[in-house]
Amino acid sequence: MFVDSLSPCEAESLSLRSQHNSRAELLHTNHSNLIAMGGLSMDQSFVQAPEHRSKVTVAEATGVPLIDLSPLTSGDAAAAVDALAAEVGAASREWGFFLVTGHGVPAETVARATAAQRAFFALPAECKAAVRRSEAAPLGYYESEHTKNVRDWKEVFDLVMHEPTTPPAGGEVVYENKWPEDLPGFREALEEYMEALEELAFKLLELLARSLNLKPDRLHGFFKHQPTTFFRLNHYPPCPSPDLALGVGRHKDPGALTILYQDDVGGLDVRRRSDGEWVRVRCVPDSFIINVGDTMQVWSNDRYESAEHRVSVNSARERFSMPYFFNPAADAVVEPLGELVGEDEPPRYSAYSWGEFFSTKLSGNYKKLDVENLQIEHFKKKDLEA
Ligand SMILES: O=C(O)CCC(=O)C(=O)O
Repeated sequence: MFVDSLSPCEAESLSLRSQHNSRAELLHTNHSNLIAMGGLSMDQSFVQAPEHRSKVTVAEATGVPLIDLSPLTSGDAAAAVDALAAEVGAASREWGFFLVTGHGVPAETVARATAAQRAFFALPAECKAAVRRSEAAPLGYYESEHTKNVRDWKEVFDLVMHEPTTPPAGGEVVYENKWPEDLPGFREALEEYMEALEELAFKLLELLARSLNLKPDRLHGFFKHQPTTFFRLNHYPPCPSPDLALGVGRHKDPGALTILYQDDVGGLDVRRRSDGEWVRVRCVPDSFIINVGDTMQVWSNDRYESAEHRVSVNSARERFSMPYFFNPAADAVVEPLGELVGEDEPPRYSAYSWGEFFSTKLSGNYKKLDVENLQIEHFKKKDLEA
């Protein structure tokens, strides 16, 4: 399938590049290059279909709003918080994405986490393999994730803040963090970061609830008991074929919201709602990028839309990012909120179990599946589809 999607020139260029890679492996002349590439070596499994590849230049997403959250911490009047909620609501409607500054996460906490991230991915391959995740134990290191059935040019490390006592959808899966040996301070740095991000996530949840004219804590109950929130470290090594591969293929996030920290390299592209073009989210120092996920889209009965996004890679610089996926509890039932539906506004989705939905989505990350991955569109009420 992927060979068919390459033009003869692209196939030849890819074949030359992979011959070059394997010769380099054999001769050990390019050893440091391979380490810099996280052990990844370009082959057909990474090749995107032509219509999904990144262009050489992607325009900047100038319209994605930058929102200063400091009124939340500076004890400003309720009116200032309402104004903030309105900004968050407009961004969630128009883009599904926004950037925040004045978020209250200490710069030192972020610096410790990013240093831990770089130290981890710089470890020899065998140390990373010692904490490799599997379908039965899905937390830890992984370098072979697939998005929409194509392999991503990246390596990741996944962990959770609250280790669940039972897996999201029952069964034998073990959700336990794996901590690398001989990496002093790694665990502490990431635990400190996750704690700060949880606090920020609840502040954002409250702003989103206010923006929908709901009680500020209306959504909090969905995160009680066994939250399935997880945190990921991403490393995108320089890629010899950025014209063919993506760091993460196009996708939407299934949870409530995602809080992403990225370095200054850039590569996160969002599909602009107004014209369907891919545009690049800018790098703003000390900011986080927020996007609303599918769950928020369903709760809001399509007032907010979870935007498709992807990661472009480049051949010159490695890139690091850290997404925090704020997800409901395993036992949460997701459906349009009662306050947001009525006779004139019928619910657009049937209710579904978050735990089952999430587990099914996770299994698609491990291998190429023969079937389409589960999407919220599968729960969209047929008579309301356009
Ligand atoms: O690295 C990024 O900029 C985004 C990562 C992402 O979308 C993901 O890990 O799902």
